[in-house]
Amino acid sequence: MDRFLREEEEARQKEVKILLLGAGESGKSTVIKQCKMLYIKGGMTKEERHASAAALKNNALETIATLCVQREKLGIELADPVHKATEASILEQFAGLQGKGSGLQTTEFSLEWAHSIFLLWQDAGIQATYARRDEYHLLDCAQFYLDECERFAEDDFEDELTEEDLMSARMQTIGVEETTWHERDGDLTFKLIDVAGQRSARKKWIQWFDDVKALLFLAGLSGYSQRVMEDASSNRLQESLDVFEEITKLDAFKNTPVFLFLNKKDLFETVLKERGFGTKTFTDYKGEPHNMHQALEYIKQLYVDIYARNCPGRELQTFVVAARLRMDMKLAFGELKQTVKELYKNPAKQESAKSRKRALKKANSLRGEKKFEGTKIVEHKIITDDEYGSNTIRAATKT
Ligand SMILES: Nc1nc2c(ncn2[C@@H]2O[C@H](COP(=O)(O)OP(=O)(O)O)[C@@H](O)[C@H]2O)c(=O)[nH]1
Ligand SMILES: [Mg+2]
Repeated sequence: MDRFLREEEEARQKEVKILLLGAGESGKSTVIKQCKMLYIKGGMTKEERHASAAALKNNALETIATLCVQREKLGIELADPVHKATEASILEQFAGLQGKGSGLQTTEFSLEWAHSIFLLWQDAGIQATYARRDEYHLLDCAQFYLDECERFAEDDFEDELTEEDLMSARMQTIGVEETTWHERDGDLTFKLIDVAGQRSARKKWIQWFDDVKALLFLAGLSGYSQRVMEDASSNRLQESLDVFEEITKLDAFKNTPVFLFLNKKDLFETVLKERGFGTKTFTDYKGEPHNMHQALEYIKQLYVDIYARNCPGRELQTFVVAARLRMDMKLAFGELKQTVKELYKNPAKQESAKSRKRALKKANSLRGEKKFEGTKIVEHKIITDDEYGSNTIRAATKT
């Protein structure tokens, strides 16, 4: 019995539980998907791929249906009245799907149907509605779903799923998903805990707080010009800051290393180009509206300030990433893993917060990097992945 308990204790010590937190749609599940592709043999399972293919069809339908509803609400006319009929059948199909929960059947997403959605998407009225997407809630990859929807309808779509398809499919996390893998280097088992991030789900987070070795907080950079799904009057950045405030206040994490992934840098760049920074919500921004580094620094500082207030004397490791890009996750999550390994590879000797901090500093100096220096961007890592050509911010910035 003694041996059994000892073995159990050893296994527990070798397990590194990393909790992913963040508001809804901040990218938690996308990070998990990437970790599966990066660290688990076989990557995503056949079932997960199947679910992603079905999700993409739902995502396309939900997006176009939202645009139809909002067009009407905003009082924008369709450029081509012929599209009126398409709108009506889209809304009818979408209404029929609500509450079913089982996802769209392949037969319901015919090529012809996808083509009408695609044509409607091109209508100047729908495009004008899309341009005003900061005024209502819309899925992050809306443009991708509609640009690509005809391909989703092809017979062999499920067998030909691309990297981008898998990362763009949006499935709301229900409950909790654990993803585990073992790494020989350091002899540690990583256990990632992915939770649902919507307001109602956050009340249940507390049951996952035990024995957490690192906290990974996901925050969307583009959120400053996006609305919250649960409440379209709320700004996503404000929502995320509120959640960060709540979490970092908790005693449960007072000695837990916290990593912040400022995510969706690709969307951030697009939105910043389109409409700049400086909104009604963030009036104290003094930088240039279209200056990416200034806007990024401003957003990062909002998180850093909260952290400094709630966890004085502790360091917040911040990474600027696009979770949908494999290379970004390889770099940022790789760094996170490395730090965690340095901290926990000899857990018995590192019980106190003080010694953890020492180890954290040591891990840093070992790699010759000044990572905890505050808010400046101190390093740019160049991503050489040409296959991710659509993304124009090529550097995974780390601070
Ligand atoms: N453009 C872009 N979309 C992203 C990125 N990361 C996540 N998303 C998308 O954001 C949506 C929500 O992501 P998800 O991981 O489900 O968020 P969660 O609710 O925090 O689990 C999905 O459609 C993702 O494809 C990113 O870096 N760039
Ligand atoms: Mg999720």
